[in-house]
Amino acid sequence: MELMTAYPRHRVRSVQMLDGVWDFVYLGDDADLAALSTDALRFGERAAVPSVYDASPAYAGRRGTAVYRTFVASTPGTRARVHFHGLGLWCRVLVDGQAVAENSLPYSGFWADVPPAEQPLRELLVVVDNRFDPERVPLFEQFFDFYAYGGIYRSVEWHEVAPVCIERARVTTLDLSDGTIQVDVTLNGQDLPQSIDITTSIDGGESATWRDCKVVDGAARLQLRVPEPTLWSPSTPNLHTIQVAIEGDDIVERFGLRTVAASEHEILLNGEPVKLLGYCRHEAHPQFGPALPHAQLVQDLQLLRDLGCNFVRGSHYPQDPRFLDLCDELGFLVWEESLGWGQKAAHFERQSFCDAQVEQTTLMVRNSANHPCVIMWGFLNEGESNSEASVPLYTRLVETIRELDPTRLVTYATNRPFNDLNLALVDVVSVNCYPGWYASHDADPRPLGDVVPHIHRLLAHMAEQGLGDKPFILSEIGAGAIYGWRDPLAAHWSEGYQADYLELVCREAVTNDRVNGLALWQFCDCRTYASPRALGRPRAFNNKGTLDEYRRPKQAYETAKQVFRTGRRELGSTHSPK
Ligand code: ADA
Repeated sequence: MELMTAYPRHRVRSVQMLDGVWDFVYLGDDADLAALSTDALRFGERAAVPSVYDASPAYAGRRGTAVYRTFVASTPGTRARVHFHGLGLWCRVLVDGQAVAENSLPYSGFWADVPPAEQPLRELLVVVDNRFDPERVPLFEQFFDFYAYGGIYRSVEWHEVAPVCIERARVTTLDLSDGTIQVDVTLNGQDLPQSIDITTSIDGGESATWRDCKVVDGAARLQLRVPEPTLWSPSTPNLHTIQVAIEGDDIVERFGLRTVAASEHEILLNGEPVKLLGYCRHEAHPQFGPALPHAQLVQDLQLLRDLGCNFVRGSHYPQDPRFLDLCDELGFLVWEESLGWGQKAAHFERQSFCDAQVEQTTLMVRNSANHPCVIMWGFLNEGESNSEASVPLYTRLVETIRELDPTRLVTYATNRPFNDLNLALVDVVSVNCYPGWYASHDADPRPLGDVVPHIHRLLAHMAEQGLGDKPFILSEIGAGAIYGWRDPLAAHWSEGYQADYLELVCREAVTNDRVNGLALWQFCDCRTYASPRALGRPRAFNNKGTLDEYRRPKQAYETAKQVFRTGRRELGSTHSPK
């Protein structure tokens, strides 16, 4: 049985995919969550799962509490685990009236453990709340420049599991040349054994049994060889699978054999320099918010491939695992980051905020570790990284990531490059900047002359600071354009200004050896808040997409495509997606 929409999958374990249509009730904008009773709710409506209620016509823009309900046929006396692939902003999960989990980490994949019961039909309720509350939901606040939706963003699965089951089997490439891998099998359950028998099968081939594997800190470690190893790269995105089984349970993980490293001035993939060319992308659509249909994920990657890109920065939160699966299959390189946007010193001084950051970052690394497409971890987009108060949290996050995963690069996007205090900590220096867009030349309708000199200033500054040997990524740069606005002056907000702007930026990124990566801001327009920045965000959208929110290309689409594609040919890179 392999019904799941994303890896890992299971063949032995019984898994029910709960996506579909559930009962639904909206409780209003002022429910008291502490006193909330779910006993006598009247579910008068239906809602799709996944979906967000505040993008739907009935509850557009509302901030409040909603309850989703479904019933699950379950084997009496068997424990279960509900796998949520991501929701927001906050939820409480109840099974048969008992609260089994709460979660306040928007976009994170997490599990709710369900004790066994005798009844064969179990009621699953998910209370979701999308009100801003920095105490309850420390990671998402209203000042962010993208919309905070309420609902079940991604798939939900019901797993029936043995008392001791497998949480994950994490695969690490040890030797590319002979396909040696390390597999860390993490177990889940009340009483974990001291040792365990494990059976493995790679690519559906012959099984091998490993007797009495020592369980240390809840995990057993194996070292084995992929019988017919093939390298993963953007141009040859070969994938392998491993089924790992213990008594009464199994997991099928998919992985790729590849290495990533940062050497002087370069990002190395499988030992060869690679230039990252692509976009920052929000998981967003006007009708679905972040609950994107699978078809949209595929279409977005078709467009990115057509544009000649090999790189996506998953801005600004842990990614949909279905999207990462597709990136694995198609050969895109991904920067994944935990949720953050412009947090200030006061945030870094709050313990609950820091702990939530670390918790979400930890979950992200654990959840995505087997995706070969993910080559870089990030966090705290545009945090106040020039404040002394930032240093302990930035240090803690870098250390946490390195301890969990020493095989990938660590970075974060700074918009304070000239006085940032944390850049020495990371493998890759990544800078967000908008020269020529947020410009201060009152009289110049087209301050394009600001763009390239600014990039050169950034590079010179990094060299002066002794950071010149680290790879350098332009992690955001761009200009806004309103779809359809063609202006004879080609001034700000016109498709023409954006096209000219992106042409300069793309050329610079392609031709300048010191620029190792470019993630243009942004792939498509996305909804944000009007009130605090009404003049800068016409339509209450961030309009810097090369495509609009319905993925209709603006003029810059052809421009960027032309430069990326020619550039890639000139670079002679084999690192283009398949
Ligand atoms: C920042 C931020 C983006 C977006 C962008 C903009 O760099 O990281 O999320 O808000 O600015 O459009 O100004």
